[in-house]
Amino acid sequence: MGQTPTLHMLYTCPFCWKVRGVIEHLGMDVEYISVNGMKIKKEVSFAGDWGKVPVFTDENGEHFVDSTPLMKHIDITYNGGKMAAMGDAARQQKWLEWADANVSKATVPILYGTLGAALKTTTRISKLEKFGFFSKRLYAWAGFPIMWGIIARKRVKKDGRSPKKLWHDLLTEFTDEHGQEPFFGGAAPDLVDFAVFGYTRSISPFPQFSLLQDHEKGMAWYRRMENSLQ
Ligand SMILES: N[C@@H](CCC(=O)N[C@@H](CS)C(=O)NCC(=O)O)C(=O)O
Repeated sequence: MGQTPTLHMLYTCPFCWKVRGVIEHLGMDVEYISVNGMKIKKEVSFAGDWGKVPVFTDENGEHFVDSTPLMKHIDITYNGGKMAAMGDAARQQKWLEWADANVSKATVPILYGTLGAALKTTTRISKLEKFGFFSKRLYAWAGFPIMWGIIARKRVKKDGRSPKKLWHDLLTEFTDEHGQEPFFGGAAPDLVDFAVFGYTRSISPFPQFSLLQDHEKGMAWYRRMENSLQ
């Protein structure tokens, strides 16, 4: 049997939520370990020089990194590869890449796109994540909102759409691809569903999530995803 598998994560990391959704869907027994967001490299140095979360450690103590390959690994190892085998493999791969290229980039603008949003987000993060006493205050009040605000505003300007419109367009593009089915994967969710769900779910602890909630088709799918978790 070996040890209980672990997932080193940050509560607010969208990539971690992709993997976590698959784990919860399969009802796996995994221990979640929150790292200190100011010391990620150090806290996951046991896994080599990758230096990022999520890191999955299996029952044999072997480490796996990078959220999309990690979701695939979990599906193959603990689910007989059922999700990878759903539908057309080329379509699945294309949309996994679509999610990682587009939906991943929509999280920063909505969380940090205005100074007010950036401050709300960083204050909330400082409450959610594990920090040292000083780094918590530093994180919430020093450079971070400003730094992220600058990055986010640049992205918003380049895209030309408001962060809300960007999310609505992505959710429309994604749910249109479902056709008459409840999920991208068909009758049941597949890895693409969990990739998009992870990015979307990472916004859910923040007040800005309300901006997504009037996307009717997107939210109906999101609730179905929540209901597919164990
Ligand atoms: N491509 C990676 C990205 C992971 C990633 O960027 N994680 C962030 C947290 S959201 C991180 O650990 N950053 C630490 C760093 O880059 O130093 C994945 O999909 O897992």
